[in-house]
Formats: sequence, structure tokens, C-alpha cells
Amino acid sequence: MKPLFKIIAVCCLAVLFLGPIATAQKGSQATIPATTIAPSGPYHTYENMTTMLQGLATNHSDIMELYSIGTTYEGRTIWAVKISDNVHEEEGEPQVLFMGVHHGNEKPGAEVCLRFIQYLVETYHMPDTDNDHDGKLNEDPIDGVDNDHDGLIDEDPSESYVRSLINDTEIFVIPMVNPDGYAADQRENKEPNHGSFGLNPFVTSYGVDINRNYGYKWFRIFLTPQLYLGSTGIRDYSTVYRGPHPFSTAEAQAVRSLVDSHNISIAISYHTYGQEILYPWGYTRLPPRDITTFRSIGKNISHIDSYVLSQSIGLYPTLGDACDWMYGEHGIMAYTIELGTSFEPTNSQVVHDLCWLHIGVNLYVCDCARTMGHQLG
Ligand SMILES: [Ca+2]
Ligand SMILES: [Ca+2]
Ligand SMILES: [Ca+2]
Ligand SMILES: [Ca+2]
Ligand SMILES: [Zn+2]
Repeated sequence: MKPLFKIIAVCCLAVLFLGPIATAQKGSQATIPATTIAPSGPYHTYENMTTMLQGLATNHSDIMELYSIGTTYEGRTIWAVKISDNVHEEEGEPQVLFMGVHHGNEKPGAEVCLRFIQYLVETYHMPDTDNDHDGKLNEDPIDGVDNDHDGLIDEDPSESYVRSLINDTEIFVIPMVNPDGYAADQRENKEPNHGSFGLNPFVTSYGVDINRNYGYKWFRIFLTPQLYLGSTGIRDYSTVYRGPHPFSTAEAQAVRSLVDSHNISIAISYHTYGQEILYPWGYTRLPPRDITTFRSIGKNISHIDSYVLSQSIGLYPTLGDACDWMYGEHGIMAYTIELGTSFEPTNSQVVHDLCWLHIGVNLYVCDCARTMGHQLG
């Protein structure tokens, strides 16, 4: 081979190898600082989650509170977590809410919430740290981008930024809205149904889709059933059965009790899958009145996770979902994020990367609530 050909061949090989590596890094190679989280298989069981949350709440009782917001049909506690400075007081700081697992077979949502909680409480007392030991401090925040061009993505986020968010906001997390469904690895909860309208004395089937059980515009199904029936079940044997009446389930009641008794400004409800960021409405093609704000916050989330932003009804029309209710009833800027490319990825690294990237999303959302709060105040 002549020298010139050699050089060209080497260059071609370099492009072949380096090109795909360089492009594949976007959002896929996130590295969690070794001091925080040791991944151990993709998913916690409900029992493991409970143990983990109790341990974190005990060890970080100055900034983390763990409490029950309800009990499921099978007797499991629905846990809520609050993280803030002076955590046992309501200080009038901007409030945000993160939720996972309305659907029991969509497990990554719980992991995103759990690892976010762990990251927050374990970072709070850390001094600013050069996580990657390169002599530069906090040079690469969790935003899916290699800000310092060192080939690693998001390897050295700012500890003081996390601390300031915890000090300035009140962060609520319900990692597992539907623990019975999660334990059974099924979409719905496990409660017995007594016919489609609850009038049958005998048990006719089991399970309600929690994310069809919220009360906003619930009765519209009788106006235009053809629009909704593909994705909102009126029959009790449907896998998307919405229950006999609004807020019939312990799970939707639990979320309602938390939301009704606080002043949440932004909320994220995690589902799988589709790599989508969805804002209300799900019940109509009309845009929400806050479309400009929904899209500007949504685009910033999309800059971090590279997901596609659209109105919820674009996925399919739904009645009774959590985000329509939070926005319609309380004016909360409520998003559904459809994580990943499958319901339950089995690869721990895939789940780990989803979690890390959405820790970045969640931090942004807290920051956003803080900014909005200052604008309002
Ligand atoms: Ca560094
Ligand atoms: Ca750092
Ligand atoms: Ca970097
Ligand atoms: Ca970064
Ligand atoms: Zn879902």
C-alpha cells in the first residue's frame, strides 16, 4: 500500500470508529459520580423501595420526610417524600411534584424517582466536588451534553446547585403511585370490580387504570365515545378501565389528597415508553391556554433528554389522566414523560442512563419552579 493510501485508509478507519462513537454519546453515556449511586439490577421491589426510603429518611431527616398518602387494596402503603430545608415546615417556597408508576408494568418511572431522591439527599451536604478529578470544578452539568468536550457526558455536576434548589423549593415525590400493579407487573391496580358501574353484587373482574380515574372532564365520554373508547375503557374488563366513578381508586385519591393540600406549580408524571414529553390536553385537540409556557419549558426538557415534545392527545385521546386533572383543576404545569423505548428495559445500564438523564430534567424543573415563583412573587 502506498503511503498516501495508507494515510487515507487510516483516516477512513478513524472516521468509521470515531464518528459513531462521537454521535452515540449524546444522552447515552451518562456517568453517575461514584460517591452517590451504585446500580444494582434494574428495579427495586416494592419492599426494597420501602426499606431504601425509610433508610434515607432516617439518615437525612433534616431535609427528607417520608409519609403515607394512602393504602392500596392489597394493603401496601403509597409513599410520598418531601425534600426541602426545614422540611417539616411549609415555607411558602415553590413546590414541585414528581410521580412514577401510575401503570404497574412501567417500572423505570419508579427508578427515576428513587434515584432522584437519593441523589438529592446525598448531594445536599457535599461540598463542591471535582467528581472526575480533572482539576476543574463542576464543569459538566446533567444536561445530556459534554459541556467541557472531554469525551465524558455530565460527569461533574454542581453540588451547590443541588443544595440551592433544595433550599429554595419544596420537592414532593411519589415514586410508586400503583404498588399493587407494580408487584403484579400489570398496568392496572388489583382491586375487584363489580360490573362497569359498580352496581353488580358479584366481582366481575379485577383492576382499574389509575391514569383514567382522575375526575377532570370525566363524563365527556358519553358525548363523544368514538373519540375516547380506544384508549379509555368504560367496561370493567378493559385493560384501560377507568373505574365506576371519578376518583374511585385509593391511588388516585392519594395523589388528589397531596395535590389538593399543597400549591404545586410544576409536575412530572413518569411513564414508559416512547421518548415523549406530553403536555395537556389529552381530552381535546384544543391547545391549553398556557401553550406558550408549556412549550418553552417542554423544549428545555427536550434539550436535556432529546425527547419529542407534543400535546398529549397527539399520542392518543384520553379521559381521566393525572395531568389533565392537575392542570385543569389546579393550573399546575403538568407533563407526562414517556421514558425510553420499551416498557421495562432489562439492561441495568439502560435504566441507569434514563435515571441519570432525568435527574438532570428534574433539577431543571425545580429550577424552573423557583424562577416562576420569583416572577409571581
Ligand atoms: Ca471536574
Ligand atoms: Ca461537582
Ligand atoms: Ca464532560
Ligand atoms: Ca453536561
Ligand atoms: Zn403509562
